[in-house]
Amino acid sequence: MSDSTSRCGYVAIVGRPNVGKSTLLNHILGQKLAITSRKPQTTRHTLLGIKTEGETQAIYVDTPGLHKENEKALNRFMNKSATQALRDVDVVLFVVDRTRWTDEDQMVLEKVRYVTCPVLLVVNKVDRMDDKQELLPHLEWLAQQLSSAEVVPVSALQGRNIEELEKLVAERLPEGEHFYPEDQLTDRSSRFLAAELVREKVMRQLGAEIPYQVAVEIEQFKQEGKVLHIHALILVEREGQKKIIIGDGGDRMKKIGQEARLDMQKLFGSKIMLNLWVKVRRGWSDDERALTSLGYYF
Ligand code: GDP
Ligand code: K
Ligand code: MG
Repeated sequence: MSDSTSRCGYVAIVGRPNVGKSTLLNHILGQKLAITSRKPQTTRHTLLGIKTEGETQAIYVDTPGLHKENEKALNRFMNKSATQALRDVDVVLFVVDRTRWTDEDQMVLEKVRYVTCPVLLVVNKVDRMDDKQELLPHLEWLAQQLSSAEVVPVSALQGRNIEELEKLVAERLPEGEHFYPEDQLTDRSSRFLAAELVREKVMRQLGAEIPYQVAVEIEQFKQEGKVLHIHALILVEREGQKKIIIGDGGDRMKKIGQEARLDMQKLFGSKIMLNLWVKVRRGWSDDERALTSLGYYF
């Protein structure tokens, strides 16, 4: 450690869906905490990932991607949580994908432009660079828009330049006592993380439409001796979706269960007994009360 001053602060990770925000957080933590997939809107909730190293505690805030809003309450909820995360933080990581700039990136830029804390422009997916000259066409222009922003090219997937990024973050954190004990990894409960892991497998298993209409509720979470017993309910909007999730002769459900169980085993360091059910609950994603009961706190 070069610095013996205690530092602590919040670091918002923002960007449009699919630029790799959650992958970046997992890499920084060295733990799969946040769920990721190729599909936009995988991340629905803000999630804290706490990294304490020596005198420095960085509290990362993973956010749902800011995206074009549709009518649904769930979408309004996601944009609101992403916007709120920009308030009262000490550093902002504005994550972009070096291969693509879209209207939704522009939307994020319009918000990030006005933050008063330091911004790091994280250009992700540099492993996909075919021609080094072509590092995101908008990059130079973008850096000018954010006058104080430093540009940091990384690969969240391969872990390239992440230590450098963490160093730049640490230098920008305010001096102060740590807010969390040094072994605490997140603000979320194990139940929440378990539900998210099941939802990730559903997101990854299914085609384009259905994943956005799926929620997961943990009905039981109980340690008995060396075994953690988890009962999870997968909620869908329609009968047809239930059939698809279950799959031929229960094939898909079995796969979802096996993959979720392996991730849970790693995360909780315990043997897992996982039981899954699918149930139709119509309209949950556009019903603020249903959303609240599922842990989406407006
Ligand atoms: P988020 O929506 O911004 O949280 O994005 P995710 O972390 O869920 O990642 C979206 C997709 O991009 C996933 O399929 C990731 O595996 C992929 N991805 C993330 N980071 C990188 C990277 O550095 N390189 C490449 N090639 N893919 C990445
Ligand atoms: K995603
Ligand atoms: Mg995410």
